Amino acid sequence: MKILHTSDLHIGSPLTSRLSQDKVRERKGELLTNFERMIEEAVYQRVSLFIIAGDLFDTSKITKSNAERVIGAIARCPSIDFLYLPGNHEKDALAESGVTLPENLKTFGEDWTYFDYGEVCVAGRSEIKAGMFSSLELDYRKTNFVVLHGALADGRTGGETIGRRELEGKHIDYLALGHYHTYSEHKIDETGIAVYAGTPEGRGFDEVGTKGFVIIEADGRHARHTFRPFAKRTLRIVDVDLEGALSRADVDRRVDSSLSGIPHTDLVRLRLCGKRAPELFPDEGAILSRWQSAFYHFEVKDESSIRISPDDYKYDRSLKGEFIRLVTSKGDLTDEEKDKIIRTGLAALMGEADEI
Ligand SMILES: [Mn+2]
Repeated sequence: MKILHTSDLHIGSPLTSRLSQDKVRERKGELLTNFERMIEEAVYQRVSLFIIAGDLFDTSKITKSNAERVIGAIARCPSIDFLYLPGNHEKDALAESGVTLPENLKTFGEDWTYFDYGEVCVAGRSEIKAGMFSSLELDYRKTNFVVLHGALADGRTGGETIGRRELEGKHIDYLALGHYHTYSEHKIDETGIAVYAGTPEGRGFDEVGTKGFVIIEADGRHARHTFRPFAKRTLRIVDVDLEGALSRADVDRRVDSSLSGIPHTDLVRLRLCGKRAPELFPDEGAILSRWQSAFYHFEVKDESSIRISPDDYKYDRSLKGEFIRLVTSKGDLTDEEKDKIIRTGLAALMGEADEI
């Protein structure tokens, strides 16, 4: 039996980012089509069960058109059972949307809800409560899936926390989790594993990296899983260290080699970092205009700071040397303030335009 595990799609998310209005609209649409594409992929892969471990929608207010699209896509695949766990973001929104729910959409209740598929059993509940694992009843002869939405941690179960220790020896073969937005897997005990599928499509630069879903092959004895990258676009933060760079041409070469090979469909934040020479002024505007048409979205953040060794300027009798000695000797300035003052001052001295 093939099972697909996904979570945290956050359909209807407002996507407050630096994208233009057009692109925000387009990305919102892509969150929805990601779900539809995933279902097509499930059909192609002959998946029998499609587990949604919470946060299918972003809020409890779902637009009618989003509810209809989601329900429509599910209803078109009667050969697949969709096992849906309402997450903390959406609660009962789908049930209350007024759209008729198809028979192949099965919802986990607040308390343990079991779906039996012969040698495979899927249990889940939308509410996380202290002591809840004592009432979980799983047959050790079956391959058992448990679906929950919360934070796997070392503490006790309650609130958002799923206590890792409480899962031991419960005959859970695969714990299908939602809540964290990046794929990860964790050992439960000798036979069990807990997996976060992560969000299948990153939304902002707090959701960078490869996103996708998980496919599990389950028979009566084993559950073998594979993570499948699936996002239409990947968000990436690319760091370029300016340490040792001597000129803007140097910086450009580093930027170019860091960005080469990144698909043009992706969203990229270039982060200039490290300690650079005080005389080096990276030109963010020039980098931006050189690269912005190469990606779906491109932005530059200069987080580099100046490496000042006062010794280098000890015998420098020029105005520049005098200026750097003066600023670095100021005990009442933080390093960040010194950095800013030196940057601005040197820019002025060297005839570079810089914003004050
Ligand atoms: Mn979420």
